[in-house]
Amino acid sequence: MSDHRPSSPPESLDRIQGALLGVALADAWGAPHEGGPLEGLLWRMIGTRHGRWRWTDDTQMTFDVAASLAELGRIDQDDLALRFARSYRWSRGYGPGAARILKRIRRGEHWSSASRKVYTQGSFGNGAAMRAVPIGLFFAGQGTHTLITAAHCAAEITHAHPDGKEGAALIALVASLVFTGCSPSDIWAAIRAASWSPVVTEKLATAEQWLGAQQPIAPSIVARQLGRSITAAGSCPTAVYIALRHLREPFVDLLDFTRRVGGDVDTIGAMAGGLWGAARGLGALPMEYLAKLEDADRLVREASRFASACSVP
Ligand code: AR6
Ligand code: MG
Repeated sequence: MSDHRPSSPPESLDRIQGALLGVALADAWGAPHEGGPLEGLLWRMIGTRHGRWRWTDDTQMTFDVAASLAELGRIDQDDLALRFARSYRWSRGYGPGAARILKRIRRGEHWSSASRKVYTQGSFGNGAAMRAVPIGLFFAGQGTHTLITAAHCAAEITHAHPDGKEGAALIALVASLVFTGCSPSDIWAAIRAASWSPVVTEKLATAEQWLGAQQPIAPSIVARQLGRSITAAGSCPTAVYIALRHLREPFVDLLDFTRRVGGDVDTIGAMAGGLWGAARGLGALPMEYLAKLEDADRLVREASRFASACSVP
């Protein structure tokens, strides 16, 4: 499928690299700020690799999704499940449910049964949303229905719960909209046109109202009203708000705001950072931070490979 499509022109390449590196940078930057004292202590011990900021499961899974799409040109659930399972390392800070599912898949169990054994209804964590940015880039311009179906399929492997899938669809949709340069009013019109759960609908309406009125809402209010947890419903609207609020601001302001919101800082940051990067591109990311990111050169190369499989919307 991807064989017959033109590869990305330079500007799209920059945005695709920006999106994927935006995920990685915000993830690695945010990891030491996440969790309680125990997590903080652990991250002080293992939080750097060869002197560089270590990224976590958010980045690993995002690049797994991108590699699978680049190779196969579509969402292939079996391929994704095997990639996720092969890449799994406890030291990347995977969610407890996701870790158990991936270890089961690695032992040979099919993803469809493994994911339901851990939580009967599937996980409602934000672990499928945090890897959904490449889905938005790949399916941009192919219509909301196709994009949301793809996001749901990719989520289902580890996050079969409707909330887990919904978070992935929201992040993928917004990624496609900012990547294609939609105006804020077009972004909100497209978000409103899709169907979301009552809780997420209400949070998105709050975010739209705050942004429309250009109200400088304090991080503590964002945390209280939109959420800052590891659940999809309690973090994805927050990430969308943070990204859209900072689209014209420097990336470091987005990072600082995310830290002040608190909670699941690396994953909310990864989602917001990926959306920001899809709009602004690799060239707008802070070079001095990229220089400190683990494996940055390899990640840029992998993002280029992914970009050459994406169509130009
Ligand atoms: N029933 C009860 N609790 C649940 C359910 C459910 N159906 N689903 C989720 N939880 P998990 P993730 C709770 O483990 O979404 C990492 O740092 C349960 O407490 O699927 O992949 C990532 O980077 C479960 O442990 O993880 C993210 O920041 C938790 O939600 C974050 O963790 C998370 O679900 C979540 O990653
Ligand atoms: Mg995380």
